[in-house]
Amino acid sequence: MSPFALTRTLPPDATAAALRADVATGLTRTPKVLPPKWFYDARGSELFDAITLLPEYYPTRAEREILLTRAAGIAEVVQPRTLVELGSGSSDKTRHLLSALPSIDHYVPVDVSESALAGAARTLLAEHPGLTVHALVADFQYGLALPDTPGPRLLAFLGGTIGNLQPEERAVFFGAVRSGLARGDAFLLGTDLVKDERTLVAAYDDAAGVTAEFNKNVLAVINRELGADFDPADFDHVALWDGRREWIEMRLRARTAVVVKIPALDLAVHFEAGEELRTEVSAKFRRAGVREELAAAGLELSRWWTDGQSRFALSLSVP
Ligand code: AVJ
Repeated sequence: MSPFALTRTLPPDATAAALRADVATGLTRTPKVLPPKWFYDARGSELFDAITLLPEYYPTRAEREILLTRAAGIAEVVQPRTLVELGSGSSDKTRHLLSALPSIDHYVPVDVSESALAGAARTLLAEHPGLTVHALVADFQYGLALPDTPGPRLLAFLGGTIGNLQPEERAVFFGAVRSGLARGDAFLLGTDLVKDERTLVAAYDDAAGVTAEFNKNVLAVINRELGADFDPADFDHVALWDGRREWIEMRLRARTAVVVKIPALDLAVHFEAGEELRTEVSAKFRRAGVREELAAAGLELSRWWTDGQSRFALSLSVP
């Protein structure tokens, strides 16, 4: 059997159709919104990688610190044969898990980007000759149809990307995770934590302006894919902390009144001067909230680890 297989549960044109639908609904409602998943074309992924290296953007380093120091602790709870990684991207953190958990001989990376999956699989296979990789091109927000690999399974969702989902979406997502797990399996979740507003806002509004460029990249995606004529210079990057809902919001604020044509949708979108388009929600968490949300889905919190500065947490829960 080949050590590499790739399954596409997402029809090739589903992504294009979803973008059209999200732009059509999100830019014709008040207030205007777009889901954050449209940041990540090749340029957006490159900009995100640059963000993870910024002095202000601590989550990636904090999570890596926890993974490096606690990976062995995971083995106290589960000795997985299969590692499933949702939103695996470049599979950067995967190598820490693979080296700390030698019981893993199957790796199932799940991502919407086929190019990211193929590239990551190639490097991991070279480093771990005994590994079987079954990559899945899928959008995990629409359910989890996992390949039939040997258990126990460790399902990992790292990076704090869970914060991109609204509370109701998280409940659905945790439910899908729970139904994909059997006794003996475990769920590893990365969550950014509530902290002082200055630290949070700086992480999403860095001095070098990389996050601003990342935010505006969604306009370039819409221009390219839907023939729109957004001028990124017409918009300012905004990052703000919503203390009630405990999440960061990124927005693009029109500097003047602008009209944007979107030929593929036969649409003209009007922005008033100062009008904002919300491009991302990034929720921050507390231990009690994570425990409750997991419990509501039938998952019991079994380990909770933070970095030395308590900025980020990794949790391990079991069905
Ligand atoms: C990849 C979703 C975890 O919310 O911190 C980084 C994306 N947005 N800077 C986050 C992001 C702005 C990131 N996640």
